Amino acid sequence: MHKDFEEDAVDAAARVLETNWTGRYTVPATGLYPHQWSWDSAFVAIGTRHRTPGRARAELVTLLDAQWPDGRVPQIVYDVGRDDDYAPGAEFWRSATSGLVQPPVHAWAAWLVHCSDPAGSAREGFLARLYPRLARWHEYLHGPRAGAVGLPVTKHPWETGTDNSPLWDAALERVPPEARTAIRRPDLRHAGTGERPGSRDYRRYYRLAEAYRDAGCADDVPIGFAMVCPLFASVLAVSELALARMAGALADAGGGAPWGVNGSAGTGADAGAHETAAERVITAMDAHLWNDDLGLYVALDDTTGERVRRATVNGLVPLLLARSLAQGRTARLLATLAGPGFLGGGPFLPSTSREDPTFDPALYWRGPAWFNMSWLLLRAARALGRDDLAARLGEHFTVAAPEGFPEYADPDTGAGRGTRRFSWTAALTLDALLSNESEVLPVP
Ligand code: 9WN
Repeated sequence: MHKDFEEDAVDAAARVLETNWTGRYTVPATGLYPHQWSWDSAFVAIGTRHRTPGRARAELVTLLDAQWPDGRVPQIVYDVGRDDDYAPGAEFWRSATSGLVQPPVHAWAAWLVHCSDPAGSAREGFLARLYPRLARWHEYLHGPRAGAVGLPVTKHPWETGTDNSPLWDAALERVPPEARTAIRRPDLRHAGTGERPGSRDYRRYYRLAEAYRDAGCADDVPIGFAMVCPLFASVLAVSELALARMAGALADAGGGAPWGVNGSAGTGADAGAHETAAERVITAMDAHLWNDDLGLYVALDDTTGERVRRATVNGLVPLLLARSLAQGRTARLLATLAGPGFLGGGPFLPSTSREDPTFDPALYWRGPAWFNMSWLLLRAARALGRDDLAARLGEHFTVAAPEGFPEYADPDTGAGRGTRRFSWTAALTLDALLSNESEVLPVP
């Protein structure tokens, strides 16, 4: 990439993040998404750590301050009073936070933030502050959220982060498209109807959210949707390994800590517990989510026990764990990634395979290229020493600044779609351009 272009893109990305910073956290986009979102904040921190590491730490601390007593980290922390600008809001949940969750990228993000400024992190006691909260977050996922095969279930498409992926179609089809709440769509003021989920999907989204809320967000009450996702499981495994690093760093720094996982002392033993948890996730994923015909991992419907035969980018994310996957899987995943459904079929990485009958290059998670997905696989490619693949995935970030840091892009032309000045696009562009880490979990 040309040096001047890189510098301009870095400055432009930093400006977007400055604009979207509220003083305590970064909104995903000032118009469409005016609150704090869970996995968005993790991606934002991964980018802002390069320029303003103190702000990256504050981003994660603010989010973890909203953690529920049961350990869950909420999907949205509302800027209460702005309910007119995004729905459903605080009034719907009868709470300042949503009762749902999002993929657990946070411990990984916290470790990357720590590694980029270990002195600042130590000064603020960042790891000591976050580690017990992140450990409780994971305990929630391994405990109340564990499904039949031991992997965490998502109870709503919004929890998957890939809301209208075809992976959820069959399960969503069983949910009656009728909600009691009057549905408002402020989102359509900021993105085209052809880019957002339709009203039938929204009625089902509300129906599920109402059922979960009315059950007191209890996880032992079936609400009609319980899906296991390979993206969610993979980032949980990476984040467990990040917790292992944190436990080790804390033990080295202070000779142990007064907290622990499942009550154990916070010494090297904690690191081992997190590594074991990661191994359990990977083994279960290998045993239950692999689809040999498609050459990637798929979702599992926890209610029916059926695997969803759909090729999506979610199923390639386990490449982050390449070295631990079952024999032969990494080579198959790399072949699928290079094949006609994904990078072999066009310049940018689509969210749904070009060969899947539901593929739509404009519609949200059903085809467009999302920058966080390119970033996840870019990190995987770098860790595998596949510089050619990393360069190819990195090309996605060259369209980010010229297109105004869009939420996602057309996978064939790179034209921006969805909202603009989107925080994680800006943040991950910063990381793609400024990070020289070649490991998924670097050492400070
Ligand atoms: C619902 C904020 C979020 C992202 C999700 C993305 C989209 C929300 C929506 O925006 O979801 O959470 O209203 O569509 O799908 O991944 O976290 O950027």
